[in-house]
Amino acid sequence: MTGIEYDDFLDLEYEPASTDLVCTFTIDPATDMSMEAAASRVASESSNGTWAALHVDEAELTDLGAVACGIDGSRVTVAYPADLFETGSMPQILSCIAGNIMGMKAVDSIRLEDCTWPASIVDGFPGPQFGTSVANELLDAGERPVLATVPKPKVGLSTSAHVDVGEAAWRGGIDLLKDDENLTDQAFNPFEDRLAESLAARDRVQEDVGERKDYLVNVTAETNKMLERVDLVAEHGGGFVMIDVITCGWSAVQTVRERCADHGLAIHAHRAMHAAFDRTDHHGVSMRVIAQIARLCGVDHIHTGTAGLGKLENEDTPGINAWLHGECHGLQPVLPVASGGLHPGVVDQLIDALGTDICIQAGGGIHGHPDGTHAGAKALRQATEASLEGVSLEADAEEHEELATALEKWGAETPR
Ligand code: RUB
Ligand code: MG
Repeated sequence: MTGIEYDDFLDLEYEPASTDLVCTFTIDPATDMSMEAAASRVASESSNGTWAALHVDEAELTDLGAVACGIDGSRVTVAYPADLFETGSMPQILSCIAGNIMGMKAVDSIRLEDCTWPASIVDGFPGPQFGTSVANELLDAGERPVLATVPKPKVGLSTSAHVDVGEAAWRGGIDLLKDDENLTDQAFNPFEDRLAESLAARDRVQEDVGERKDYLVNVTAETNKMLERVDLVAEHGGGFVMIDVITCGWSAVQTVRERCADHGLAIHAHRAMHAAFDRTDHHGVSMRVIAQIARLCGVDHIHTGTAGLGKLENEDTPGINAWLHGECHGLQPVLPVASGGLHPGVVDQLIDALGTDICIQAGGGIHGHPDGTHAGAKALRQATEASLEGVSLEADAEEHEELATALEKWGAETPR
């Protein structure tokens, strides 16, 4: 018999193996606990230990203990053996690394900051089908950012009013029309009518302007309902679906990813509710980790914030985007989406901060243009093209009245 004490989970000499899942946490230990003791409890509780010492027959035990192997101030590194995890199950991984430890009294607070994913875990997931290549495989964005808009008001527009907003935006130079997160299948704007009419409008616009356009229809619902909606998108000739990945859950995202692969549809991931657990810097799960999970599960786009230029709080957008673009055991890169309070007057700063391999999405910053949606879309496209050519927005506005009007209204201010 052996006793498993939580001290057994601390080894500051341990070098993580390349097969380990390595997680970094910010920890504030409970008042009566040392950092070492709290770090051990985190490794213990999230792998094969518990609050009490256990008495287990060694012959019956597979050694799956995680190791708290680094402490640097409040930063704690924990290495998890890959055999702890079920292949291809994101819920199971999160139940370990973001489970009981988030609520246990051994820590006053704990935040999962970052993960280094080994090949053995990544290989169990599909990753994105298209990723950043949507810009030119499914659209005609060339070297510029993909441009998207979400009709406002976000709910309440009838189907035909919604489609009119989309059509005006596409004709003004936007690539993607996106449903807002609160719009799914309500009586004022039913899903299938909106889907059919929006895609018919998309086809008309494409024909007229000679650029590919598409529609990010919000399929978010109970999983079986989502699958029906994904099938409908394919039947109607759409190229993308939008899913609110946190509210519907990772197992549903994994299921939808499989069905989207059957149809060759790309996935735009919205992230409503992320701020419920990533907004504070000392507790929860970081947006960086959420973005990593989304990439493994196979979304093609994900919202990662605006580098502080929009209306919502963000953590490190450039760092998250660099991870989404970087190498991860052969997974396709993900196209990061900047959204929430953007308007033409901040596009140059946004591209300076985040580069061009992004999607820029504006709602109020297009439809709130004094001359309406079509002019607002033109202003966003003008600002984007000027920024790529290295022309200042003010200089470009001398040639383009839509951009001039947007700059008069909003300047380069960051809204709230
Ligand atoms: C944008 C909007 C989106 C945000 C969410 O509207 O409604 O839901 O994208 O933000 P507007 P994030 O452009 O009028 O602010 O991208 O941070 O997830
Ligand atoms: Mg929204």
